[in-house]
Amino acid sequence: MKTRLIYRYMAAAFAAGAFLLGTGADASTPLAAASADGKTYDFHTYVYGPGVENLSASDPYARYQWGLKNDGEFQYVEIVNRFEDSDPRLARHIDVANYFGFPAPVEGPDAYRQEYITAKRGIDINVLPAWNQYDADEGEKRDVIVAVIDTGVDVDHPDLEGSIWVNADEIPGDGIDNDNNGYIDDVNGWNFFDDNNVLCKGSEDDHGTHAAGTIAATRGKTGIAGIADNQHVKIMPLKALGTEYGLGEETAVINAIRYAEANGAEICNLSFGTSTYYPELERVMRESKMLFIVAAGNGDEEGIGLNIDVTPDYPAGYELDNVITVANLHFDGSLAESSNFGPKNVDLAAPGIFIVSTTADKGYGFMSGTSMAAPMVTGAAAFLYSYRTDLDLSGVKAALIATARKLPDLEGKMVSGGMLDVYAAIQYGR
Ligand SMILES: [Ca+2]
Ligand SMILES: [Ca+2]
Ligand SMILES: [Ca+2]
Repeated sequence: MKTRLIYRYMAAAFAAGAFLLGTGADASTPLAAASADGKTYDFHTYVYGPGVENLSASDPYARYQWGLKNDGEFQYVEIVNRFEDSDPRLARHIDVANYFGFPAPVEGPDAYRQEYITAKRGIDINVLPAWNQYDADEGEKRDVIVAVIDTGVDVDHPDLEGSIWVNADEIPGDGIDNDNNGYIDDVNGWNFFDDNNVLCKGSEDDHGTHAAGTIAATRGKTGIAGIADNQHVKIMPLKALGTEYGLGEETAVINAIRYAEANGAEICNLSFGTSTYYPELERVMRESKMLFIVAAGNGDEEGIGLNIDVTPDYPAGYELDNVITVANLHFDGSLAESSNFGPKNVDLAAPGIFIVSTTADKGYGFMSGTSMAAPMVTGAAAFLYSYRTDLDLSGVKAALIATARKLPDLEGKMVSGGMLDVYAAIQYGR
């Protein structure tokens, strides 16, 4: 039995019992599954419990975005059952209690203990001063297209209004490939998983929608705030993964990369991976002019982070100049226990624990994992590339790594030894 994880907001307005509850912390995502059509789905998303909790649509969700502004108000509580190996009856009792966020009235003292991780003020991507500088600067900004190769994206989400790439040369719904790019009615992107233009099928597309929101949800309007300015940064949704487990296969991923590049994307988020080495995928990525931001992965079957320099995971482990690999930072400034790392193949860390963002069917939810950390860097890369028109994409990569804020727990575990700092990045070289 797994322990249950509970996350709570520490502000006084939240009375006891108003915890945000997880639905379970089962970290096991199937590494591969065979489908009825004979494809082997070897790529999978990097996300783990507590799953998605939809919140009330009228809440100001930005206050939960600790990754963007950390006031030290969050606390993570893990209730560890001391008896789970010795007394299954008692363990079950505690587990039910954990689900509701209260200690169970179990017989005997100390049946459980709680472990806390408390947020540290300032452990965030430092985006507010960056926005202020950007907003005050009337200089020209570059238009940037960001491919999100993932599960699908809810392109009708109100918080993504104006954030989605539009294929201007394609006439919707006429059954004709007007722009002759090989895809019929690809108005906003393409679904390479099902080979059609349906970009959102429901909850199986929460993962991609979540990434899109972190990168470029509308700022200052409703729900959450995306990192990049959606007046200049547009998401190109390319669904290459599907099923409730977020699985996919190589061909869809490669075709999505080729589509992205052919249709103008310059930055590409890849929040998935596999332990299998695919030389063709590596070649396609190497030959691409895009900058890829890749999740480092969520560790082994026990949810313990791996050194991918030793135990590779791909595409995080491809040694390519146009890849930034991202680890998952907890809100106390530590590397998340489940996050992969690697002094050679991982570049920097970004917030990835209990990240609130958009989900399918116009929802919002918390998700955790390196899958959530990578879009933080992708949003920052797009913001930087749009703002700093003097930088090319290799300059964007150099800036993000060179200006990462060093943290003791990250030292020696990744190239930069630090976390994403957007404000520092936009001053790069000045
Ligand atoms: Ca077309
Ligand atoms: Ca058409
Ligand atoms: Ca918003």
